[in-house]
Amino acid sequence: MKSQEFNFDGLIGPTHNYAGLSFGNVASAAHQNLPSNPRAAALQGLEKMRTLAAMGIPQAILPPILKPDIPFLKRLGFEGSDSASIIQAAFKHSPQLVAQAYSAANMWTANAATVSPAADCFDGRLHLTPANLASTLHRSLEAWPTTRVLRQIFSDPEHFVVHDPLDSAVALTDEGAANHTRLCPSHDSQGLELFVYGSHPLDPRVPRPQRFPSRQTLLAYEAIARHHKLDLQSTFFWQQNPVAIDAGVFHNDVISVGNGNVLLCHELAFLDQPKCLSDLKTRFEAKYQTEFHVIQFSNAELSMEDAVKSYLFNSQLVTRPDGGMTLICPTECQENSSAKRATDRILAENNPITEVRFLNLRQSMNNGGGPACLRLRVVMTEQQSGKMHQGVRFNDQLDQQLSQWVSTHYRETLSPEDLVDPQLIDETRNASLELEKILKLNLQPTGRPDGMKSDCGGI
Ligand code: SUG
Repeated sequence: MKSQEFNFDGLIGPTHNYAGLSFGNVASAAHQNLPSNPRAAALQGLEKMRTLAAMGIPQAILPPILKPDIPFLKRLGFEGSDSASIIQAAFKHSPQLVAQAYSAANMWTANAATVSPAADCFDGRLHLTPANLASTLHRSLEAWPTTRVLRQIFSDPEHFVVHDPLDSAVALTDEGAANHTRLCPSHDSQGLELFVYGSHPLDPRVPRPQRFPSRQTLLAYEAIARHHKLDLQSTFFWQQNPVAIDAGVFHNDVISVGNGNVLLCHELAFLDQPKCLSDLKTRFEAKYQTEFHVIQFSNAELSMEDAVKSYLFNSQLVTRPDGGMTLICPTECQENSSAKRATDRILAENNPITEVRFLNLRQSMNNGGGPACLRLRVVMTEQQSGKMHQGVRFNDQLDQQLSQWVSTHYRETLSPEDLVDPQLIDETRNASLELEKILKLNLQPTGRPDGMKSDCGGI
């Protein structure tokens, strides 16, 4: 059965702001407390979806989580007669805490879940494990609301399994697909799944970054591979180079991107990189009898600093319907001379990438989120894509509805002090209520995960 890869892009939420919440993410720190432009941000995101859809690439969306997260502030002991007074009480204590509750970070759906298509899983179902995002407070609040939305979209237990997120513990921190790549000659075949971790807290011999935290553990990915019923012969666990994490590579998708039979990476992306790459190439070519292309850039060609500034490796690498590949880069790659030279080299060399496009995603980039951060790749058979919730499929009609919705409900600018404005609470709630109707999804929070349906079978 013909399988296709869908990109589920995060619809950027009305509270998009710059609060400097992610230690180790240099763009987030650099823009802390600057005013943001939520409306422009959401329209830039929609423009990306429109561009990919026009290329004939299946596109869908994941909605923003309703903010502010009042139950979170209540769990921290803030009291009040209504949401506005709870926000006031928390803001008085710490504006940073209010920013945590207002974060729109679930826009970066590469962190929503790890996804294994049915062709890779022994039970022939598509498996998704929502990320616990336990490394950062604001992002950890996404895990259960995301689980709830994914369970509405992928609700048919015959085809889909949406697992519970892993336990929220230091040894199990998980950031979803941002550190996971699937390589295969065609989406119908069983793929090679590559999991990249930053640390192994239970084993002190494993090297760690010194300056910034690692956000993904080996233990977490091993557990996910078991839950997804993967063939361990086709699964790789590589360690991120701690040097990269310390240079601001907080997710592996900031330093490498793979698609089909191509892996694009910096020479300092992985520990023991030459051996890892040669094993992967050998395994790929033996399994599929197809050439595997590693496109690697040296530190002399593109310094780690320029890689992080330009987000070249956070480009989206997609296969077009004609079989060729396009690299969708942020415009920062056009502006950075080393990154621009790197894209010229990619086009000049003999490999499947025959087109490079540049998109303006500046609002998201300012918080460390490029093209690849904004999408979750979900490979589905034709039958499965017919079984998923259809309200989130991106088409001209949804595009028009969402563009109109953004223009109606989003502020042009948002500054740190605006987060204490009681009107913002009503504005975001009204936006969410209308979005529910557009997408035909339930987006209201349940607070604690306790009341949730447990796994749809599977484990
Ligand atoms: O988790 N930024 C996000 C960016 C996520 C990018 N995703 C991938 N690389 N896949 C993060 O660090 C910043 C929020 C703030 O500072 O307001 C933030 O959460």
